[in-house]
Amino acid sequence: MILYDYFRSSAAYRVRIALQMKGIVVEHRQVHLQRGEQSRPSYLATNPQALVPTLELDDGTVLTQSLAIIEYLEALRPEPRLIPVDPVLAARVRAVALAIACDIHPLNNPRVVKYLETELNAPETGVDAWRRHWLLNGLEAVERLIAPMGSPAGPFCFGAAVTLADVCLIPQLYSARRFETPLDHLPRILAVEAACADLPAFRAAHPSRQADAQ
Ligand SMILES: N[C@@H](CCC(=O)N[C@@H](CS)C(=O)NCC(=O)O)C(=O)O
Repeated sequence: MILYDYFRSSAAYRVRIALQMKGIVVEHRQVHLQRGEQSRPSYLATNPQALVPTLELDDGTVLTQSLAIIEYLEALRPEPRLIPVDPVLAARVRAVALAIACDIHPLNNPRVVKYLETELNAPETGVDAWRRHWLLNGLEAVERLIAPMGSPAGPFCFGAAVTLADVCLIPQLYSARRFETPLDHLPRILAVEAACADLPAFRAAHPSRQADAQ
C-alpha cells in the first residue's frame, strides 16, 4: 500500500498513527503542500479534493479521507481496536474524532488560510487570531467531551486503551502547539497528550520522524 503523506498534515498524521498501532507497513510518498504538489494533475487524478492523505491499495484502489481510511484499516486488521465494540462508547469516540476532523481542523487548513490572506487581504495578526480562536474553541469543547462523565477516566480519551479519539486529538494538539495556542487550562487533554507521548506508535508517527520533515 502507498500512503500519500505530508509530514505536517494532521490528517495524514492520524493515518500514520493508526498504521503504526496496527503494525501495517506502507510505502510513504510525500506530497509537499507548501509547494502546491497537491494540485498537480497527477495527484488530482488520485485525489480530486487535492488533499492528503490518500491510501492506494495494492490492487490500485484509492481511498481518501483520513477517517474513512482508518475505518478501512480497522476492518482490515481489527486488533488493537480503535473503535470500541460498545455502541455508546463507539458513538462517543466517533463524536470526538468528528469534532476534530470536521469542526476544528478544516478552519485552519492551508487553503483556507491562503484564501484569508490572498483573497480577503487578512493581516498576519488577523490570521493568527483566527487560527487560535478556532483551535481553542474546538479543543475546549473536546476537553468536556472526554471528561469522565461516567466512563473510565483515562489515561486516554476514553479509558485505558487508545481509541480513534486519541488518534485524532494528538495531531490536532501538534497543530495547536505549532500556532502557540494556550492549552494549560485543559488538564484532561494534557494528560492524554502525555500518555500518548509514551507510546512507540505515536512517537513513530510524529511529524519530526518523517522522511520529509523540515
Ligand atoms: N477531511 C480530510 C482533510 C484532509 C486535509 O484537509 N488535508 C490537508 C492537510 S492536513 C491538506 O491536504 N491541505 C491541502 C491544502 O489546504 O491545500 C481528511 O480527514 O482526510
